[in-house]
Parts: sequence; C-alpha cells; structure tokens
Amino acid sequence: TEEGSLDTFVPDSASIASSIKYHAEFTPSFSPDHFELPKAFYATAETVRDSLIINWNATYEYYEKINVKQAYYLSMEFLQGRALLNAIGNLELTGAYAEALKKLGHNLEDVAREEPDAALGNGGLGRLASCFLDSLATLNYPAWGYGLRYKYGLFKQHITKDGQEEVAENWLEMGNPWEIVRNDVYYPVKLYGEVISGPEGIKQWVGGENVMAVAYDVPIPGYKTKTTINLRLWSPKVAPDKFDLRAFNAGGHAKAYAAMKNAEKICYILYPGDESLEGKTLRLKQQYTLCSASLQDIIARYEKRSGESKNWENFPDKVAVQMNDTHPTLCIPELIRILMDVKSLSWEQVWNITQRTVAYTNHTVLPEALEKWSLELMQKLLPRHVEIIRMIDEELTQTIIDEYGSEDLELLQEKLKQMRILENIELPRSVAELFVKSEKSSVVDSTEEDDISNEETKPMEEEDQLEEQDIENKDEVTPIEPDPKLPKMVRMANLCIAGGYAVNGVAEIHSEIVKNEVFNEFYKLWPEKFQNKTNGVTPRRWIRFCNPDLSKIITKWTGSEDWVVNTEKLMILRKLADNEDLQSEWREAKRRNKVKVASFLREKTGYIVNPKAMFDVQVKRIHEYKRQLLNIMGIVYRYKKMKEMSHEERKTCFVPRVCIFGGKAFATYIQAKRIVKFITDVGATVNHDPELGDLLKVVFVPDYNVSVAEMLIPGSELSQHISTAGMEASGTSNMKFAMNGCILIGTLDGSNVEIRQEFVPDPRFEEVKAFVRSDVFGPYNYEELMGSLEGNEGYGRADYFLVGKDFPSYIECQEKVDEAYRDQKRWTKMSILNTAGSYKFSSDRTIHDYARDIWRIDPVVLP
Ligand code: DL6
Repeated sequence: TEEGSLDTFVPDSASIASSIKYHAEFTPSFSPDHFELPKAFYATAETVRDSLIINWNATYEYYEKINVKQAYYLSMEFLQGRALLNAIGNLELTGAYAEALKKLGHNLEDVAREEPDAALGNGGLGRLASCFLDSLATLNYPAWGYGLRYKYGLFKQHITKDGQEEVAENWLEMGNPWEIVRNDVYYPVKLYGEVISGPEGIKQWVGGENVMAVAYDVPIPGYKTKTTINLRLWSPKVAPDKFDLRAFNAGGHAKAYAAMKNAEKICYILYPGDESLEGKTLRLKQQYTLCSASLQDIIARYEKRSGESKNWENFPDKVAVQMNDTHPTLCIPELIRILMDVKSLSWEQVWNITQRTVAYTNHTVLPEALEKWSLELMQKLLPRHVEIIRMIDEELTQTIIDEYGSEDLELLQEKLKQMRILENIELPRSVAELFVKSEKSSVVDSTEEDDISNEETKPMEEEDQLEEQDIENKDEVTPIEPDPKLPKMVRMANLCIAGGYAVNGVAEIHSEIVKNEVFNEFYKLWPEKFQNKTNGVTPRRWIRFCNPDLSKIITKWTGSEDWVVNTEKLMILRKLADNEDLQSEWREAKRRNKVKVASFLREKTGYIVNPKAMFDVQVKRIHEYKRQLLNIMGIVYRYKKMKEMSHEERKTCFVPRVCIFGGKAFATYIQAKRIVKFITDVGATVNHDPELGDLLKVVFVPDYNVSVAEMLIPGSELSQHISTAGMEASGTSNMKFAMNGCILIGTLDGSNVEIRQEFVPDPRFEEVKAFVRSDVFGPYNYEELMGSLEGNEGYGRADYFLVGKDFPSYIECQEKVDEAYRDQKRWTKMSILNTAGSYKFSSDRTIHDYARDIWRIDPVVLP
C-alpha cells in the first residue's frame, strides 16, 4: 500500500496462489513432489493464518495501548469444527481463495473437506463457547478464550452391526495449521505437595510436581472486521529440569520418561462433560491446569498493562472472567491464592476482588451433572486450594448466619446444609459454637470442648439466665455432624455462586428453574446476582457459510447482507412469507440442500433416499432425557400402522418421510447405546421392506459432528427437540434448524414434571412395545430397553423420561406434521416465518447481553 503498511493489504487471487505455493514448499509438513490433498489444505490454511496473525497482532496491540477491560471466557470445551471456510468468509476472501486454488488445480470445497473437525467438546456447551468467540470477534468486543489443547478430541463414532463403536480422534495427526505455539508463554502448574507457613505467616505451597502449561494460540477472526481475538489452548509439558538424565544414562528409560508422560497425559483426552465423570484425578488435573495457567496469564497481562500504576483494587475494572459451567470453578481459589500468597494481598482485599471479577454460567439442572469433588482427592492434589475453599465456606456460612440469625437454629441448620460449599464436613469452628453452647450438646470439633466448658463455668447473671432458656431451645438442635459413611465433597456450583458476582441460566425457563428451584436458597440471599442469558448461535457459520443458497435468497429479499451481523433484519421476511416468488426460490434452495443430504447419506450409510420425501431430523447427543426413544417409538408406530394398511391406504394416509438420526452416546452409557442400536435395527428392517418403497426410511448418520451438522441442517424440513419437559437447559440446535427454515416440533420446556404421576398408558404405546418385542427388528434382545419404559431394569421409577406419557400427543403432533406438509404453500410459509423469527437466537444478541449486563465491556473498533 501507499503507506507501506501490511495491515491494509488485501490479497488477490494471484498473491494468494503464490503464497499457497510458498507454504507448500517452505512450511514443511509434506514431501515436496506433489501438490495433492491434503497438502493443499494445509498450505492454504497456513496462508490464511498469516492474515489472521496480522489482525491478531493489531487487535491486541491496540487493546494493550488503550488498556481496555477484557472479558475472558474459560471453558473446558470448544467445539470449533472446521475453520477454513469460516475464516476466509469472515475475511471476505472466499472468492479470491476459490480462484487461487483453481489456478493451482484444486477446488475450494474439496480442499475445505480435508480439514479435520476440531472436536474439543462434547456437545452444546462446547459449541456455544465457539459461537461466542465468533460473535465476540465480530462485534469487536475485547475478549479472549482459554481452553485446553486435547490431543484426542471427542471420539469418532462407527456404526457396526452391534451399534456404536468408539475410535480415537487423532485430530492433530497432521498438525494443526491454525495454531501458533508460543514457546515463550508458559506457566508452572503445581500439583500435590504441602502447605507450610512462611515468613510473616504467608502460606507457601511447597513440594509436589510442577508441569509447564505452554500456550498455543488460535486466532479467531470476526466477520468483516479486522478484530481477531485469541483462543489460547494450554498444553502441559514437563518442566525443563524434570527430565531425569541420570536415570536415562543408567538405562532407566521408563523412569526418565515418566515425568514427561505424566505431564503430557493431562491433556491426552477430552472427558465427557455431560455424563458421569471417569478418571477423576485426571479430570481435576485438567480443570486446574486450565484455571491456573489462565489466571497466571491474565494476571501477568494485567500487570504488564498497568505498568507502574498497578492497583489491585482496579483488577475487576480490567478483567471479567466467565466460567463456562462449573468446570473452571478452581479459578476462584486460584485467583485468591495468587493474589494472597504471591502478591501478598490481604484476605479481605482478595475476597472482594474475586467477587467482582468472576461470573458463572449454569448449563444444567440435572442433579447428576452438578459437579462435586471429593475433598480427599482435592486435598491430595491441591492442598492450598482446600484451605482457601474452607475460608470461602466460612465467609459464606457467616453470611448465611447474618441473613437468618441464630434464633431459629433448626432453620439455620437447614440453610447451611443446603448452601454450604462443603458437604458432609464439620462446620467452621466459629459457627459450630452456635450449636453447642451447653454441656448437653454434642461437640463437632473436639478442640472446642475446652472453650465451651470455660464459658459454662462463668457465674450466672440475670441476662445469662435468660440466655440459658435460649440455650435450652438450642439444645434441641443437634449440630450437623459429618456422616462417616458418606464422602466429604466440595460443591462447585455453590462455590461459583458464592465467589462470583453473576450467575446466569441459558434460557428463560432454565434461569427460572435455577432461581426458583435448583439454587433458590442462593437466589433468596443474593437476588441481584441471578440473570438470564438466552443462548444463541452464530448466523455466520449456521446460515451464511453452511447455507449459501438460502443466504443469497435472504440477502436478495431483505435488500442487503446486513442480516449476517444484524439478524433483526430477518424479520423483513415475515411480511414476505406469502410471496409466491420467494416461496418458490425458498423451496428450490431447500430441494438442492436435500439432494446434498441424500448423496451424503448414500455415501455414509449406503441407503438411498428420495429427496422428495420429508426430511425429518433429530441430531444431538444420545441421551434418555433427549428422548430419541420417543422419536423411534413413534416411527415404529408409523411403520406398524403402514403394515396394517393396503398400499393405497398407506399412500393416502402417510407423507413419505426420511427419518434421520445422528449423535454420539457416551462410551459407557449403556442405555444410550441400546437406543443407537435400536434405531439402526429399525432402519435395517424398515429400509428393506419392499412394501413401503419411499414411504418410510430410517437412517442413522454415523459420527455426527459440527461439519455433518453444517450439511444436514440446511437440508432438513422437520426437526425434533423433544426432551422431557424441564430437563434441557436450553438446546441450541433448534436455533440452527429454525435459522435454516426448518419446522420444529418440541416439548415445552418447563412443563411440570409431576404430570408423570398422572401417567395413563396409551393403548398405542402398548401396541408399539409389543411390536418391538416380537423380533420384527431382528434378534437383538430389546427387553431391557422396552422394560425401562415400564419400570424394569432397576430404574425404580417407571418411564422416568416420560416417553410413554408424551407418546399420544407426540403421535398426534406427527399427524399434524403430515397434514401440514401436504400443503406445500403453507409449509413453505411456515419455513420462511421460522427463519424470520430466528433473529433473536443469534449469539450476537447473547454476547451483547453478556457484555452489557455481566462483563461491562464495550466494543472497541480498531483504528
Ligand atoms: O448451554 C449450552 C447447552 C444447552 O443448550 C443444553 O441444553 C445443555 O444440556 C448443555 N449442557 C451441558 C452440561 N454440561 N455440563 N455440565 O452440556 O449446555
């Protein structure tokens, strides 16, 4: 450029082609001879990364210069998917790249397909984090994401005759062209060891093991903006002095490598976040690595940016830390540890700073998913943090006493039981005294007996006599004693609520449940902390780039491309929904997307489906509460009815449907795996039934991931979100389907779960179960699966997820779907209205809400 600045340089296809060739030659990952796939992908991505680095540098250089407040999003999961098309789309270079690759003998789409999905997440929670990064960058918010660089992401799912099989996902096998390793950015992360009192009573955490968390940065570009924010992923390595050369030289190779392996092992694998926790020690190490390295990094940046004027009281004016669920809860004691033990601040100061810095998002109300950690394990791994958590627990306990007083000890006891961070653990000494002021009471901590007896030997004054009556009342309350048979636990959500300044749910109804049920005691104590932030998804990935055909139509009919960053513009479609020209363009786009889905299904499963049939899709993690079982039982009902009819009756009664399922079951979740097997068996029977033709097909798409979603969602006509009422915190795929003009059927979240008590078996449901049991779907024994709907298999409560309860209304709803689909004009109108009405569910809106109400940050446009 005239100014000679690299910053404003916009590459054309010729310069892109030459830089792709440059990378193919000089960024050595492949042999030099050919320029084939996947090499072409890696060379292409490296050129994009060059542009991103320029913008990344400009972004943070500016933030540093103006010392702006930054939001930090800490998440154990980021489900990024592929990055190439998204990055060049955001940079507005798609056309130039397509042309450049053509010159080099390649096609952009084929090149893009070579990219492995970055699946560092399990599902909704991780994908939400990735949508948030896209919105933060696009909206120019000064922000930064922190996560872990797992070597193996979410497993690959193979579907065999036995159902789901898991295969390790080695996404880094060929290297990751998006990341930039920062060999000079690393922090020690200590584990184990002990706490001693150092000079001036300052606590020192000594001994134990140190691993080094090394920073790998992934630049996240905003759409049509230079702002490019950072996703910093930590990768633990052995500390340089920990390689035991002496042992190696003496032939003890295993010993020499042990420390290295132990360190690297921490981030070998992504743990399933929404199921039972396995490998607890490793998981806790992961969580602590994320929190410790990120907090050290945030504090180092704060110190660097504040220069001489460093004033810790201002820390919350420059830093907002958002914890994505409770997985990064250790941020709280870690921030306190660093400020108190390393920066020598007082407890009062650090407690105040922490409570103004950290905020928590809750993503689940399922009791089994609310994280608790064994105190014993935590004590072993993080002894200093346990001390700090005890101090926080004491603070909280004191606040509860201040709120409820100590007049009604029974009430107080109940409150403490529900709200304390420590579960089944003796009360802090100061509080235990309240309950044990007489000889008759049992004593919680034996060291306190002396104090109490001293008090009791004082001469009795008149006032004391009055007090004695009180004490007698108090004597009726036995202090909460730990039950030796039960484990001592740390309740992470309680810690988050006590240590943070904001708590939010992820949909209105979910936030109401959080306030009024799950954390009601905390809500009563601190109503001002509780908020709702309804989830959203990025319209860039989920409309603009995954559905170019529909995007063109939306741009044409709304008058501009503004809707991509301002989804309110989608509402313009509302008044056009009856327009016949729009309707026919809309239908044609859907048809083309369906053809793509059909050819994908054929390639992945061998099943041939008719693109003229209705595409009915349920894709999400397989879970009983998400009720794929309700869907497939409905399909079995449909199949059974069809079989009872003549060919002619069938054709008039049913609309041809392709029922598509996709999703992964956690490897040890037996019931979920049975459901996968059942769906595939139903498919095997139904799809080969010559009587049905195209009237019904059931297809399970293997290895559902972000890229599969990007292809399936645009080609879907009906999608199902039928979780048991009140169990899905939010759900986000429903938003993506709506954006792509798909009709949704779903349950009303928040419906009263007690309706299950009025459960009256529907005869049609009974028929379907009997039909499944009659071996129509092969020899597999479905007794346990069907039995669980009737209270068998040790489930205790019959049909806990209300599959049978909702079956009749579900069947009726499906009949209405058929009826609606027959009237294609009406269906298309509904489809257009869905897209129009989806404007609210952009993660841009969500991020604006977080920025305004929680993080208190403003957009910063780079000069
Ligand atoms: O908020 C994102 C996403 C919601 O849309 C889903 O409804 C919810 O199930 C999911 N929660 C989790 C829970 N993980 N933990 N803990 O993944 O969050």
